[in-house]
Amino acid sequence: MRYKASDTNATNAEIKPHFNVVNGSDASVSLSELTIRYYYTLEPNGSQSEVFHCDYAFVGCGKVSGAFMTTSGANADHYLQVSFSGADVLAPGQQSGEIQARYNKSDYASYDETNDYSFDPTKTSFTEWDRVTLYHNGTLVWGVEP
Ligand SMILES: [Ca+2]
Ligand SMILES: [Ca+2]
Repeated sequence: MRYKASDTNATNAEIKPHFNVVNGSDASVSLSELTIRYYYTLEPNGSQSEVFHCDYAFVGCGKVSGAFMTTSGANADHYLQVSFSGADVLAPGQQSGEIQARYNKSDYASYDETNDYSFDPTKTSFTEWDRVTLYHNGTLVWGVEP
């Protein structure tokens, strides 16, 4: 699981994690069986309703969905869950290509990303990152949960 912080400003109104899934197993995997979690804390200011955008995906943004879930853990009370539809299959060693996610509060109130588990503004190019987790049919296959 590779991650890139496309927006390194930790106190503005947008969070822009980019992802690239690499199939490190020795079996082919359907993209629709995979989900990604990006963990953060949601600040109490402004709207608590959030909006997901896919700015670009190699597989096509029409196959990429984002949902906001609650959780608990160090520096995490929510996560963005990215899931996929369609028939794309990742062969062993194959990458999904870039998935450019972005989200904001519905009223564009600011976030504080300095306390977000998955945020790392030093990763400005795609880098393996174990604080973004990946699941295959719901089973953790990459990363460390908060
Ligand atoms: Ca930001
Ligand atoms: Ca936060």
